Amino acid sequence: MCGIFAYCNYLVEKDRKSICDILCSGLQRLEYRGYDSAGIGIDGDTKKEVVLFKHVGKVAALRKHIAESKIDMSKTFVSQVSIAHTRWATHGVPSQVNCHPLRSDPTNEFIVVHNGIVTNSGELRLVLQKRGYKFESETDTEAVAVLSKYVWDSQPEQRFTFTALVKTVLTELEGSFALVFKSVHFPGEIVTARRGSPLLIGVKTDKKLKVDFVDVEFGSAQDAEKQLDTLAPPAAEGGLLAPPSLGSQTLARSQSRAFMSEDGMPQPIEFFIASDASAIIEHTKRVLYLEDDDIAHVSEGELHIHRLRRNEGQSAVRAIETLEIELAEIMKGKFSHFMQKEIYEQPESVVNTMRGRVNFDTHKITLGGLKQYLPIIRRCRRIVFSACGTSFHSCLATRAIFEELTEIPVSVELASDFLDRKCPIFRDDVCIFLSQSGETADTILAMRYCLERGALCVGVVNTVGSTISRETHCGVHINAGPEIGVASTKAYTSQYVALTLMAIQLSEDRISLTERRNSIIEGLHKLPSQIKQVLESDREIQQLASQTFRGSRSLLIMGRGFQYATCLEGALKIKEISYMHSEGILAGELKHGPLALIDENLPVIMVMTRDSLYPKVQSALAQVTARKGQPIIICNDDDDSIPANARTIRVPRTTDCLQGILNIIPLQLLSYHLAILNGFDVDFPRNLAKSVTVE
Ligand code: UD2
Ligand code: GLU
Ligand code: MG
Repeated sequence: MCGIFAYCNYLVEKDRKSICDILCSGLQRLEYRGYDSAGIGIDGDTKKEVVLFKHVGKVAALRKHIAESKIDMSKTFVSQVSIAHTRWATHGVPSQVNCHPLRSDPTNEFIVVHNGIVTNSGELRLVLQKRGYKFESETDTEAVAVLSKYVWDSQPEQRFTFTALVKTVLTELEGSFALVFKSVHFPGEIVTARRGSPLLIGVKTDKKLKVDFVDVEFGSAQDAEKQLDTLAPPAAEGGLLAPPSLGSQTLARSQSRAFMSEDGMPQPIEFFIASDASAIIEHTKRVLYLEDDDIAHVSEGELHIHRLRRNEGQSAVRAIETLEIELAEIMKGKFSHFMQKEIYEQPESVVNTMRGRVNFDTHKITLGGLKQYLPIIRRCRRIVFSACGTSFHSCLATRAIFEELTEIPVSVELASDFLDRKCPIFRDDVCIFLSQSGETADTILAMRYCLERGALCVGVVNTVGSTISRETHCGVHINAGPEIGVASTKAYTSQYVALTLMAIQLSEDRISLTERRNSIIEGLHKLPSQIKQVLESDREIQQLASQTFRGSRSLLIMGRGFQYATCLEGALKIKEISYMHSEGILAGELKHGPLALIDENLPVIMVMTRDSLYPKVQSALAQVTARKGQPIIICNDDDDSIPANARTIRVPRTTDCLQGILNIIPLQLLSYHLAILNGFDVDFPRNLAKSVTVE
C-alpha cells in the first residue's frame, strides 16, 4: 500500500554515501503517498553481509539515523543492489522491528520490502515456526522473508537460481503485493514481483539501448505444473511439506536483447525499481512497467522478466517507454487532485478492506481482531457508536443493518455531544469508536470515558498504531491505505464495508438470517465492479455541476432509510470543499419544515434507489415537484418508473444495505467538481485539517 524503491548499479562506481542518498531521495519522492516509517537494506563490507537501517517517522529522520551510524560511508561499490521502503502499517504497529526491509533471520540472508497485504501470512508463519524458524516482527511481510530462507534451506545442494527461488515463494503467497528481494546468497542480484500492486523499473545507460523492449521468459506449462504440483498438496500443514522443485531451472532462456552491448561487452548500467515513477524520473526517463505476476530479475547488468506460465493472448514483451511527464503529474497519476485520485481508488480500497476477511465461496466473514470478543459483543445490552464527521455518517449508514442482523439496540452518537451529555454508559454496553486517523480528539475522549465505565471498547480505524487502535480492547483496521485529501472519500466507503462485515459476523450464529447475510456477501463481491460503473458517470456529473448547480447558494439532498446517511455525507462533502451551503434532509421530515424552502429555484437532489422505502421517497418527490421543485434524482439504472422529464443520475443496483456505498460516489464527484468550478483548493480546504486532534 505504500512505497518501494530499489537501486542497482553495474559497472558504475558509487560510494556508500551516494547509494544511501539515492535510496533516501527515492523514498522522499514517495513521501506524498503517506507512510509511518522507512528503512533501507544495503551491502555490508563483505559480499556475505547486508546492513539494515530502519526508523519510525519521516525519511529525514532515517537519513539522520544513517548519518549517525558508524558505517564507513566512503566504501565504494562498482556493482551492488540495495532496497528501500516507506511503510503504511497494516500488520503490526509502526515500530523499528516492523519496519521494512524485513529479514529471514538475524544474519539477513534474505531481506524483503513489500507493499500490500499477504493474507495467508498467519498460516505461513505457523508452518514455518513449527519447522523451527523464528519470527521477530508482527508483520505479514516477515513470512515472505522467512519462507525464502526455508525454500533455500530445503535444497541442500542449493542449486536454486534467485528467480526460481522467488517463484517458489510466490506460489505460496495469497493477497496483493509488490515485493523486492535481496539476498547474501545472490550478491549483485535483485528479484522483484508484483500481484495487484504497481511496480516499474527505470533503466539508465550512457549508450542507447539496442531495442526498446524486454522479452518475457515463460516457464513451460509442464514446468509450471510440476512446480505447483509439488507444492500444492494441501496436506495438514498447508502444502509446505513437499520439497520445492527446481522449477524454472529448465526454463527456456531467451536473451534480454535490450541489455547486450553492441560489441558483446558488458556495459555500465543502473536500474531503479519503484512503486511509482516519481522516484525514478530524476534518474532516467526510460521505464518499463511490470504486469501482474511478472517476476523481474536484475543481475550482471541485465534485466530478465519471467512468468510462471503463458496465458492466452498475453504480450510476450514489455516495452521500455520514455516518460514525458512532470513530477507533479506522476504523483497524482492522471488525476488533478488527491481527492479525485482517492475517489477513483475506491474499487481497490474496498477490496483491501475485505482482503483476507471475506470468503466469497463459503460466505464466511472473519474479522481477526474481533474473534475473541464476539461472544461478549453478542451478549451486550446495546451498541453505542461514537464518531465525528464522515466517520459518524458511516455509523449512521450501517446502523440499520446492525439492528437488523444483531437485534441489539444501537445508538449513534456524535462524540462531542456524547461527552457534553455525559451519556450514561454501563459495563454491559459495547462502545464502538470510528475515526480514520485514530487520533480524533473528541472520539478519543469519548473512548476514555467509556473505558473508565467498564464498557467493552471497539475501534474501527484506518491507522495502525494510532491512539484509538491501541487503547480500545479490540477492533478492525479498515486497510483503506493512506488518504491525503482532507475530505474523506475512500475511508468512508471502507468504514462502511468494515462495519457491514462486523454486523454480518456478529449475526453468524443466527440461522434464520443466513440467506440475508449471503445476499449481502454476494453484494460485496460485486461492489468493486459496480463502483467502477458509477465512476463512469463522472463526465455527466461534471456537466451537472457546471450547468445546474454553479452559482447556487444552497443545495438540499433528500432521502430516507439507508440513504439518510448518504444525504448527510453528500452534503458534508459539498460544504467541506466547495463551501456551498448544503443540507442532508430525511425525506420523512420534509413536511415538518424543510418543505417551506422548496420553490422552482432551490436545487434539490433526491436519493431514490430501490428499497422497501421507495414508495415513501416517491411521495416525497411528489411533494417537492408539487411545489415546482425540479430535483435531480439518484436512482437505479433499471428504474423505469422515474418521471420522464426528471433529470437523473443512474447507479447500479445492489443489496439495500450496500446501496449507500454506490450512491455516495456521485455526490463525492459532484462536490469535487463544484469545488473546482469555484476555484478552491480541493485537497486543502480552508479552515480544515486532515485529522482533528483538538477538542
Ligand atoms: C491481524 C494483525 C496481523 C496479523 C493478522 C493475522 C495487525 C495490525 N494486524 O490482522 O498482524 O496477525 O491479524 O491474521 O497487527 N484493534 C484494536 N482497535 C482498533 C483496531 C484494531 O484493538 O481500533 C486490534 C484488533 O482487535 C486486533 C489487532 O488490533 O487484535 C489487529 O486488527 P486488524 O483489524 O488489523 O486484524 P486482522 O486480523 O486483519
Ligand atoms: N503489510 C505490510 C506491513 O504492514 C506492508 C504495508 C505497506 O504496504 O506499506 O508491513
Ligand atoms: Mg475526518
